[in-house]
Amino acid sequence: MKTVLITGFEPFGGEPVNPALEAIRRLEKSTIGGAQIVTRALPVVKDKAISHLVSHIDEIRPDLVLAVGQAGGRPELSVERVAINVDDYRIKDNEGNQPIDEAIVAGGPAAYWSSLPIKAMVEAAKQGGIPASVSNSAGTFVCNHLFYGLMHHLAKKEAIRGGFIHIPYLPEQTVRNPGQPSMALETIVLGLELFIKAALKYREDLKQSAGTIC
Ligand code: PCA
Repeated sequence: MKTVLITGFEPFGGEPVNPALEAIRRLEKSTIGGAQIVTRALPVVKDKAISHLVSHIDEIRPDLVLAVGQAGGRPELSVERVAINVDDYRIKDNEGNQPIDEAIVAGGPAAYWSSLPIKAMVEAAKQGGIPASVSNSAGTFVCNHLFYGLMHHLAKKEAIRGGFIHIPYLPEQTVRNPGQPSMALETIVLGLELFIKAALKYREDLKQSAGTIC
């Protein structure tokens, strides 16, 4: 049986919840697409997020790793295409770090691609009635940091595929963030299940445009 490690970040930026953590809690110990799901929470802290994830990968030895984070302001689930080698934090992380224009891995490549079938995943969510899109930027905060660290680690382990998913606020978070889009937890969880099934099913991605013009 295959194993999927799915991680979610702890709350940050003054929010009492992180939808990523709430969503992965609903998936713990389930079986999706014939694979065993294992979940882990990660700290929103530079370097620690990566080192915790790497030790979870070494312990669990998954076939697939999906890291999930909150993207407040985005209206749909987004499957990230690329991680870039820079930390440029607009706010402090949960331990007060605020690097500006620092490399995540000194001397590392400028970027790593997700090794997930990102378009097949987006298509599967949309077919299931869940709004989803490919995103070309995971930002420059701890989510991009973790995504880069994950792909840097997996670059030496070709058998394990991985990538990053951003999800919107939960409806209750818009009380503190008025006017921002949100998505019900049940919808997010269903979308993640469809993503996992598609990621297990497709080794080659679909050849269809999900590009943007500026
Ligand atoms: N979102 C932040 C970090 C943790 C999270 O859930 C981000 O997008 O960088």
